[in-house]
Amino acid sequence: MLNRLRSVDPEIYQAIREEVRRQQVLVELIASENFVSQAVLEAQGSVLTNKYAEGYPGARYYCGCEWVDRCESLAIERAKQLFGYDHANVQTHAGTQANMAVYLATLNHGDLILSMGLASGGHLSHGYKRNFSGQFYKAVNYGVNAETGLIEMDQVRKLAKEHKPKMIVAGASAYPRTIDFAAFGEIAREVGAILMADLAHIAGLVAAGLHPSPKGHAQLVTSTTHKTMRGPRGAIILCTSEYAKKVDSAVFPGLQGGPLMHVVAAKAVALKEALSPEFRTYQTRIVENAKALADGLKRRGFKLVTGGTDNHMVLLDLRDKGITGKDASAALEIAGLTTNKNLVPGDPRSPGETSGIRLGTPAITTRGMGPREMDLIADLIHRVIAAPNDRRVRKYVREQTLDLCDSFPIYNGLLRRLYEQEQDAYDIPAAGGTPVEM
Ligand code: DSN
Repeated sequence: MLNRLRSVDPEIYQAIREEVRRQQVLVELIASENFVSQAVLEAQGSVLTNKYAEGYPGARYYCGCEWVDRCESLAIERAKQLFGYDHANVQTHAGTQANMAVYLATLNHGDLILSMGLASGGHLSHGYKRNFSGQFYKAVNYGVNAETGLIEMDQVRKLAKEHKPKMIVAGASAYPRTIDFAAFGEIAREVGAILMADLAHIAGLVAAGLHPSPKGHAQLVTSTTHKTMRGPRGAIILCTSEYAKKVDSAVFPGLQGGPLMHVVAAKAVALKEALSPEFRTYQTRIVENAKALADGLKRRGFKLVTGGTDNHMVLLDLRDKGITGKDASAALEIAGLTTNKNLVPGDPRSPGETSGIRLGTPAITTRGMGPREMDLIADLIHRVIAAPNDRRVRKYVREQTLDLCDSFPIYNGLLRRLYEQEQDAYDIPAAGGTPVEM
C-alpha cells in the first residue's frame, strides 16, 4: 500500500502518512469534515483521473468517454433519486463553484441577492464583499436575532419586500437549527424571486429525511458532497427542469473545462451509499450525537448559540469564558480536539479572532462514537477551556483523546500497515526508469 509512492516521492509519501496519523489520533470536531469510505477513496484514486471529458454524457468533445459517461450518468441518476429533483449536475469542483454556476445561470451582473450575512453564519459565496459573489452581484443580508441566534422570517420578508431581490439564498455554514425552506419559498413567491437552497452542511440530513427538503420550494439547490454527505471533496447542483440547460451551460463551458471524472465517480459511490438504509441510521446518529454534545456542554455551564441544535452542529459562545475562539481552538487542538474558531451573533471580535467555536459530529459519528463519548468530549472541552494554559490539564485531556481515538480506529488499521511495511524496505522496488505499474 502506497509502496510505489514511497519509492518515487518519499516527501509526499511522508506527508500522506503523517496526515493518516493526524486523522487517526485527533478527535475531529470540524463540522464540515468527515472520513470517506474505502470505496470512495478507491474510486477517487482511480485511473479515471486520466480522462478528459468536456461536455456531458453522450455529448463529449473527446473520444473514449464510454466508461466515464457511465460513471457520470450513475452519479446524476442517484443524485436525482436521493433529492427528488428533475435534474442534477455533478461536475462542479466545490461548493463555491456550484453557487457560482447557479448565479451565472440565473442572474445578470449587478442583480440583487438576499442572503444570510457571513457574520450571522452565512457563506462567503452568498454575496460577501470580498468574494466574487459580492463583487459581481449586489447583496442584502438577513441575519439572526442577536439574543436567540435564530433566523427571523419576518426580517427576511421585510427585506425581500423592500429590496425585491432577483434571488433569495437559503442556507448557512454556521447555523445549528432547522432552515424553514417552505417559509423561504413563500417569501420568494411573494416577491417574484428565485429561491436557491445551499445544502452544503445539511445535505446528508435532508437526504435521510431528518431535515425538511427544499423540494417544492427552491428551484435550485447546491451542495458540497464531503460534509454530512461523506463523499469526496466536491459539489453538485440540483434543479427543476426549467433550469437544467442553463445550469449545465453555466458549469460547462461557462465555468469549467474538463470535469474531474475520478471525483465524479467517487460522488456516484457516495450517492449510492447515501441511498442505503445504513446512511439514514448514520445521519440519525449524527443528530443524536450533536444533541448529546450540546447537552453535555450546557450541563457544564457553556452558552450555546440558539441554546442547542437541530442538526450536526453546535456553536459555542465563549464571551462569558474570557477566551477568544482563536485561543480556545488552539488550546483544544494541542489537547487532541480539532475545531474551528467561529463568529457568534453580535460578535464584537474580528473573524480572525472570534468569540466562539463551531463543533460538529459527522466525523466522530463515522468513527462509531455515540452519546457516551459525546459526554466525555464535552467534559474534555470544559477542562481545556477552564484552564487553557495548564499543562497538566492538556496532558490529561491528550491522554483521554488518544485513548478515544484508539478505541474508534479509522481505515481499518491503515496507519499500522504503513508503519509495518516501512519495516521491510527490501520489498520496495527501485524508482528510476521503471514503467508505470498498476
Ligand atoms: N469551509 C466550509 C465550512 O467549514 O463550513 C464552508 O465552505
